[in-house]
Amino acid sequence: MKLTEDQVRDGLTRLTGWELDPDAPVIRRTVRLPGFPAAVSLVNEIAQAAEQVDHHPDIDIRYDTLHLALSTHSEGALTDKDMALAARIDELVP
Ligand code: HBI
Repeated sequence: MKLTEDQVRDGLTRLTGWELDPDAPVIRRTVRLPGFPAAVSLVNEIAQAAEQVDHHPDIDIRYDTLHLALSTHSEGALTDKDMALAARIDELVP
Protein backbone atom coordinates (compact mmCIF):
# COMPACT_ATOMS: atom_id res chain seq x y z
CA MET A 1 0.00 0.00 0.00
CA LYS A 2 1.48 3.33 -1.07
CA LEU A 3 2.07 5.71 1.82
CA THR A 4 1.08 9.35 1.75
CA GLU A 5 3.75 11.94 2.50
CA ASP A 6 2.14 12.56 5.89
CA GLN A 7 2.25 8.84 6.68
CA VAL A 8 5.92 8.74 5.66
CA ARG A 9 6.77 11.76 7.81
CA ASP A 10 4.93 10.20 10.74
CA GLY A 11 6.80 6.94 10.22
CA LEU A 12 10.15 8.73 10.08
CA THR A 13 9.59 9.99 13.64
CA ARG A 14 9.92 6.38 14.81
CA LEU A 15 13.14 5.74 12.85
CA THR A 16 16.74 6.81 13.45
CA GLY A 17 18.46 9.10 11.00
CA TRP A 18 16.24 8.39 8.00
CA GLU A 19 15.18 11.29 5.82
CA LEU A 20 12.71 11.64 2.98
CA ASP A 21 14.38 12.47 -0.33
CA PRO A 22 12.87 15.77 -1.46
CA ASP A 23 12.98 14.71 -5.10
CA ALA A 24 11.89 11.09 -5.03
CA PRO A 25 9.74 8.59 -3.06
CA VAL A 26 12.82 7.35 -1.26
CA ILE A 27 13.99 7.40 2.36
CA ARG A 28 17.71 7.64 2.98
CA ARG A 29 20.08 7.05 5.89
CA THR A 30 23.86 7.43 6.11
CA VAL A 31 25.70 5.25 8.62
CA ARG A 32 29.33 5.73 9.68
CA LEU A 33 31.21 2.61 10.86
CA PRO A 34 34.68 2.24 12.46
CA GLY A 35 36.10 1.06 9.15
CA PHE A 36 35.57 -0.86 5.92
CA PRO A 37 35.31 -4.36 7.50
CA ALA A 38 32.63 -3.12 9.89
CA ALA A 39 30.76 -1.52 7.00
CA VAL A 40 30.82 -4.73 4.98
CA SER A 41 29.78 -6.74 8.04
CA LEU A 42 26.72 -4.52 8.50
CA VAL A 43 25.89 -4.85 4.81
CA ASN A 44 25.86 -8.62 5.23
CA GLU A 45 23.50 -8.35 8.19
CA ILE A 46 21.24 -6.03 6.22
CA ALA A 47 21.32 -8.46 3.32
CA GLN A 48 20.06 -11.27 5.56
CA ALA A 49 17.25 -9.09 6.91
CA ALA A 50 16.32 -8.01 3.39
CA GLU A 51 16.18 -11.57 2.16
CA GLN A 52 13.92 -12.54 5.05
CA VAL A 53 11.30 -10.03 3.89
CA ASP A 54 12.06 -10.06 0.13
CA HIS A 55 12.61 -6.31 0.23
CA HIS A 56 16.00 -4.77 -0.50
CA PRO A 57 17.63 -1.41 0.07
CA ASP A 58 20.00 0.28 -2.31
CA ILE A 59 23.39 0.26 -0.60
CA ASP A 60 26.40 2.39 -1.48
CA ILE A 61 29.55 1.44 0.43
CA ARG A 62 32.14 4.21 0.71
CA TYR A 63 35.01 2.87 2.90
CA ASP A 64 33.54 3.35 6.44
CA THR A 65 30.24 4.91 5.36
CA LEU A 66 27.06 3.28 4.11
CA HIS A 67 24.51 5.23 2.14
CA LEU A 68 21.19 3.41 2.40
CA ALA A 69 18.09 4.08 0.36
CA LEU A 70 14.68 2.45 0.52
CA SER A 71 11.76 2.61 -1.86
CA THR A 72 9.33 0.03 -3.17
CA HIS A 73 10.47 -0.28 -6.77
CA SER A 74 7.43 -2.29 -7.87
CA GLU A 75 5.13 0.50 -6.66
CA GLY A 76 7.33 3.46 -7.54
CA ALA A 77 6.51 4.73 -4.09
CA LEU A 78 7.18 4.30 -0.40
CA THR A 79 5.24 1.54 1.35
CA ASP A 80 5.02 -0.11 4.73
CA LYS A 81 7.73 -2.52 3.56
CA ASP A 82 10.20 0.35 3.39
CA MET A 83 9.36 1.65 6.85
CA ALA A 84 9.47 -1.83 8.36
CA LEU A 85 12.84 -2.68 6.83
CA ALA A 86 14.21 0.71 7.87
CA ALA A 87 13.21 -0.07 11.45
CA ARG A 88 14.89 -3.47 11.21
CA ILE A 89 18.05 -1.85 9.84
CA ASP A 90 18.01 0.60 12.74
CA GLU A 91 18.15 -2.41 15.08
CA LEU A 92 21.21 -3.77 13.24
CA VAL A 93 23.26 -0.56 13.28
CA PRO A 94 25.86 -0.89 16.06
N1 HBI B 1 12.95 -4.47 -3.02
N2 HBI B 1 13.06 -2.20 -2.52
C1 HBI B 1 12.46 -3.25 -3.18
N3 HBI B 1 11.39 -2.99 -3.97
C2 HBI B 1 10.76 -4.01 -4.63
O1 HBI B 1 9.80 -3.77 -5.35
C3 HBI B 1 11.25 -5.33 -4.48
C4 HBI B 1 12.37 -5.51 -3.66
N4 HBI B 1 12.89 -6.73 -3.48
C5 HBI B 1 12.35 -7.90 -4.16
C6 HBI B 1 11.15 -7.64 -4.92
N5 HBI B 1 10.65 -6.41 -5.09
C7 HBI B 1 10.47 -8.86 -5.52
O2 HBI B 1 9.16 -8.94 -5.03
C8 HBI B 1 10.38 -8.80 -7.02
O3 HBI B 1 9.43 -7.87 -7.36
C9 HBI B 1 11.67 -8.48 -7.64
